[in-house]
Amino acid sequence: MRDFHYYFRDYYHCGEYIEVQGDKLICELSSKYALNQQFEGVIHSDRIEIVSKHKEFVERRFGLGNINLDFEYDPELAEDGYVLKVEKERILIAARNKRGIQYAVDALDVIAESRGGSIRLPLVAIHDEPSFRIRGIIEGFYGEPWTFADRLDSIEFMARHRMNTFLYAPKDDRYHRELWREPYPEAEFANIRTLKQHCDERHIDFYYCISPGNDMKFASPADFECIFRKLRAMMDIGVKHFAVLMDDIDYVPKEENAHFLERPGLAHAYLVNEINRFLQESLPHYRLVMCPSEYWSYWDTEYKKDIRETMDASVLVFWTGYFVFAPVIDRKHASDNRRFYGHDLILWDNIPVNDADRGRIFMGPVRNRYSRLAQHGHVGFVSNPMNQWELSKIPLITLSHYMWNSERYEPDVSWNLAVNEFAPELVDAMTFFCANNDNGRLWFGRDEALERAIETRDVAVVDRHYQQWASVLEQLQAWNNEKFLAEAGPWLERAQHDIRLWRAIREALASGTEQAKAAAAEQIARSKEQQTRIGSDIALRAAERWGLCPQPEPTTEG
Ligand code: LOG
Repeated sequence: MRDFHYYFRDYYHCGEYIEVQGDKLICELSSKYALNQQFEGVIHSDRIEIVSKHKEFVERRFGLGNINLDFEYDPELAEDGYVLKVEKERILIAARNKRGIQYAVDALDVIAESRGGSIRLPLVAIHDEPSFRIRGIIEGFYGEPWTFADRLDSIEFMARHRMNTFLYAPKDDRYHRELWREPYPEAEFANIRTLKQHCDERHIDFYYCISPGNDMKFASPADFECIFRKLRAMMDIGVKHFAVLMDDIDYVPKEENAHFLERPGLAHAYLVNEINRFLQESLPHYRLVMCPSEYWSYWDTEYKKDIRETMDASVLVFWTGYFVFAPVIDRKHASDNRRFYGHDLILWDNIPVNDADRGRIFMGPVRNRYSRLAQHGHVGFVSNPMNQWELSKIPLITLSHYMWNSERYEPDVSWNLAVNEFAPELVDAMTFFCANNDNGRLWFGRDEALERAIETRDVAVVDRHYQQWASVLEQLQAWNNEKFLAEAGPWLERAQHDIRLWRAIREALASGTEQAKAAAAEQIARSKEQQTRIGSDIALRAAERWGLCPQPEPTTEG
């Protein structure tokens, strides 16, 4: 990562460097504040040592270090912001919370350069602050939830990418939605406890989300008691943040609900206010978020008016942008909806989630989000990722850049940085793989050269495309990231299949024999059965366009 001006909000460097002798920076710590103890929690944990290539920390009184590191408290910085200065005699970090210190310490790794026997550091001042106060992931998709190992890895990933929030809301965790009344069985609960502990260690805010909307009785004290019991169990393991999700339900009140609170907005505000009151009584500090049923529209409605007028002001509201998968989120959408809901918002971005596109993976960057949502009532921005955790990392790195500095975000720059970070030894192959699995919900563009080739029957161009695929497949399959290979497996197979299809097409075109045509027809038939999809189905579309697809039998009338 050498693109410092892009990665850090403000990066001042006049071209000078210092050279510190040794293989690592051995930072001698000092701090004028009792806060030092907090710093130690951050920098002395084993985990940090694992991710820090270039440095370790020692207390100054032992005189073992090769550079001084001073900490200061700076209340003027935004939460999680920091200042990192490298001076001739020392490094200075100023922050106002642990995460800020953590990010500053990580930034040292980014700017330090190992030069065989010494470490070179630019004499810099970095002033870095986030666009959004709440940045992270909502595991909020349908279908197979992540494994617990995935979740633990995602916590690590978030900490390293300046994200601070994990919202636990897998639609297919039955105790989150379908069985919301039931307490978790011990084994599942123990997993959640472990997850929460990992979040604490890495300074990630953990939110437990609950979705009672399918069959909740709003007038039932017993139903409220079920919710409170569930939240109490979470509080007992230290959970402080919660969300009530009312998405994807039939939200028109029926029967006794209709008698009690005739309108859905009133009912949802009532539910959330009761939960808010319960949290207020139980916790000195907490956050509560709600996802309304109308999370995807941006016009005003009676539902929004009821929420605006009756739901407690401190509760944050989710929305997904205009439509579930918003191709564009602009200023007007954002500021209008802030007004309609009358509450601070968190953007729940359905990027790169693929639960509605099971045959696809979305490896492209986030695009077309307004650069200043935070100035228009958005205090947070979270991503709903794919069922495939490992594959989600590339799009999530681009999202992490947007969340940190939306004002400067450039999709293609971030995409390139993400690929370089994810697969440094395979940048070209991975770039090709991602470009052929771009997010069709955000990017409708097609490869113009290939489209022209299909139109003009340019066999050579399509040939080159599949030769490239063959080489990319060979490289990816030899990569030692097993998790990637397992998750990407169906798409790698699909690509392999397309290569075979293309060979058969080419053969049929070249020889024109009935046998070759029949072989191509068989491959075409197999392609049509595939569940997985890649790009714009170049080989299949070429076959169709070039008249190789068998025509359906004419039906006989009468
Ligand atoms: C669900 C979400 C799902 C996503 C994409 C929200 C608020 N809710 O349409 O769980 O992963 O779409 O299919 C959704 O987005 N509803």
